[in-house]
Amino acid sequence: MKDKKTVITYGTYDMLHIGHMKLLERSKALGDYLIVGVTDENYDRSRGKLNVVESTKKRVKAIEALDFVDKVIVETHKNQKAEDMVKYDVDIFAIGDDWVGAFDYLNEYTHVEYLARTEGISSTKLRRENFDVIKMGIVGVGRDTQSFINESEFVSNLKINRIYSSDFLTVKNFTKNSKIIKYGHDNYDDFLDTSIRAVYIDTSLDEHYTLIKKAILAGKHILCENPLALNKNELKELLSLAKKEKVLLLSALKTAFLPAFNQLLTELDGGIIGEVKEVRATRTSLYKEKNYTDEFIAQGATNILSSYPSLLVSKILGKSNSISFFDQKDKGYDISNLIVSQHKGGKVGISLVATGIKSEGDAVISGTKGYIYIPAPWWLTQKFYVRFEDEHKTQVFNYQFDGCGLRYMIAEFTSLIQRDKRKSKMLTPSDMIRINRVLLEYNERDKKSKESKKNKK
Ligand code: C2G
Repeated sequence: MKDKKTVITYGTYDMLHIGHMKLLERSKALGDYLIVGVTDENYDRSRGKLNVVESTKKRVKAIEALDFVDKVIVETHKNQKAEDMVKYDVDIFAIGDDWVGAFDYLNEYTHVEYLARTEGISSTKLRRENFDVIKMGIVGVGRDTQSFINESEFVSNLKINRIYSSDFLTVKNFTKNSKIIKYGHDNYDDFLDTSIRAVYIDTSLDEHYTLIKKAILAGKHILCENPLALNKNELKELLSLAKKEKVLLLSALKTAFLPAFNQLLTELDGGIIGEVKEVRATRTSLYKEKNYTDEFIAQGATNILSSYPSLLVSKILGKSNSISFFDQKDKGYDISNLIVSQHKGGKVGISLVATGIKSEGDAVISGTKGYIYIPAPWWLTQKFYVRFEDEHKTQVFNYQFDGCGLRYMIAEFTSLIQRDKRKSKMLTPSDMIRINRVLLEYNERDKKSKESKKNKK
């Protein structure tokens, strides 16, 4: 017979409030020893909780400070509850009655107890009361504008209410058909001169620099499709201007914000495959078959697509010491480019981007003890495999997400503004410089080689 009864309960405990406290106290009263599982950021985001304000560290600290809590653990994945029941020899699993039925399957391991929830208080309510609604405007009407608007509906405290495009008719048609956006502008200065606090820019790449610069000077926070600029000096200028004007400037690289992608980086940091020596990633898209304009395709495969593989390579291998390009051209622009970068200790990054070749869009990260395989499309990371010499040791990490993956990025952007932060840990200014460096360097070399050919003639 055990001399103490172990109770376990789980939660996010964002902005710890009286409802959480009461449930924790009631849980403790069911036994002698209380274990509390605090959900980790990636796990919360993967189960649809996008708007959590406090970091895992902060939430863990708040629970640790409660004297009746005996042990605090972090919950990182869905199957962990069952594993914990066995690991800690748990007698009772307690949870609020908003979850009635959802955890009945745990009766196989322990006794499940649903406890009454406290009415009239919730983290959602506190967040609504504590933070203003951020108004946002969209710059440019493109193919993905509607999905951006749809996905933003999942982010609390954000309201998209305006759109700008230099083309009057496009704006008129868009606002006429949109249920959400009622205000349209074809004058950028007028658009910026409204109560919007943030903009999302998705125009042709050569317009980014001017649009971003004006938005910074108008004091707006900016989320912009990558690349932010098409040469190094312009990029540096924009980043330092954003810093000076205290606005947030973030590249809209949605992969960087996906729960699975962040989990992958955490696992690599923990040494799951030993020391990483090589990263390979492919991203190709036959835009012609998707009826994109010739003008769009003429921006070149490197400019359109390289940011994604560069993100993976630079997040894992860091700064590159040298970059080589093996491009193939058609009508003067690159339809494919094999980009090989060398990093500290001779580590190698290999990216293939193409708009004129179709290939498998997967990624492989190779280490001294094993490798990680991310199936196509790796940039919409939902699942990855960790494989070793001994194939029985294979592990699968699964983080299915709803929608097209944009909501995680929009939630991070909104949350940074709300918390008065000007940098995202998921995509820092140094990350953005490294990622952009690849395509900016390619553009520079391409320009030089075109000029020298011209001179020879
Ligand atoms: N709770 C409560 N009364 C409230 C709000 C929350 O009793 N007014 C309870 C919830 O029922 C839950 C705990 O406090 O048992 C933590 O709530 P959340 O932080 O919202 O976490 P939740 O998403 O419910 O975590 O693995 C995570 C758990 O499965 C659920």
